[in-house]
Amino acid sequence: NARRGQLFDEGNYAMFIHWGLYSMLGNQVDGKTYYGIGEWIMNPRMAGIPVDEYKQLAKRFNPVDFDAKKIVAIAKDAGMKYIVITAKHHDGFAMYDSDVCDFNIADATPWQRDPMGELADACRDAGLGIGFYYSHNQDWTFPGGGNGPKVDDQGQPATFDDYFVKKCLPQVNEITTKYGPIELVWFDTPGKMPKKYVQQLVELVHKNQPNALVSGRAGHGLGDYQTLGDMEVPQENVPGMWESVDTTNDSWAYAWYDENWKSPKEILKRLVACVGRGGTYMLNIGPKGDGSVPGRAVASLKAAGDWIHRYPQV
Ligand code: FUL
Repeated sequence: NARRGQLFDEGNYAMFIHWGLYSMLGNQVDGKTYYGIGEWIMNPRMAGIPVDEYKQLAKRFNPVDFDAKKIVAIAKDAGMKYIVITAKHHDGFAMYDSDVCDFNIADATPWQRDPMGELADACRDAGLGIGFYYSHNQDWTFPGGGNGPKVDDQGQPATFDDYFVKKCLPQVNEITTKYGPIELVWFDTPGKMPKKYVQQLVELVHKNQPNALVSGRAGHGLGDYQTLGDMEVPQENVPGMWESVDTTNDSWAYAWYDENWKSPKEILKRLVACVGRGGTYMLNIGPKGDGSVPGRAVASLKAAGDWIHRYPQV
């Protein structure tokens, strides 16, 4: 499919967004701060929050300051061409209205809205592309998911196949059919996921969204391009079609203490290092639990964007 690669040719600067239930904690649980990437907070490597307890957080998740149009304006001012946002991260919480599993933002929170839908509409209105991150292998709250519970609610053993059939595949079907044309599905951390599962997912995405790209981290080399390591900005040329993913500070998701913001100059250096070598640069922001975007990230993106917008023809 020829159109599929166009996104990277014409739109090689993108906004990545990590936003979910974990953003509400901002790396702090019961007054204790855990240092690391915020979206991993429930993992035993960090706070080790039990599944039932984590699920309860949804009742308090009320991101009243989320404004899709504002986020799209930030991306546009930054000179970015599309947005990829976490529709579901490793915690298994769907950030959209899912009929497949009620552990989702529309059904389990007082807010009851669908920010993926709102963002997809706002992107389209502004001429930006939209893509969804979906953690296909790891699901820490659904029985049978990668690194998740090994038994179901009745105490019966659950396998990866159970998770795949009951949640993963139908949810990937949802995110590729509910929101009109999308540019990309960003799978991540395939781990030891068997090839047959990855194959089914990639086929489904390409069937539902013939023009959409599948990220390099789908697994088994079945993605449409190469995704480099986290925050890896290459110092040498990289062959083929590729992307670098980076973040404005140190964590992907919002972390209250993380003020290690990249300056506009640093952002531009990293962007040019990628784009100049034929790659795509996707730079992340981590909105807070209330949905607002940290001001320092916005300021740096805007200043870098002012430089980019001086050369609109390039
Ligand atoms: C990683 C994930 O485990 C992180 O949480 C983050 O999403 C990053 C972009 O990819 O490998």
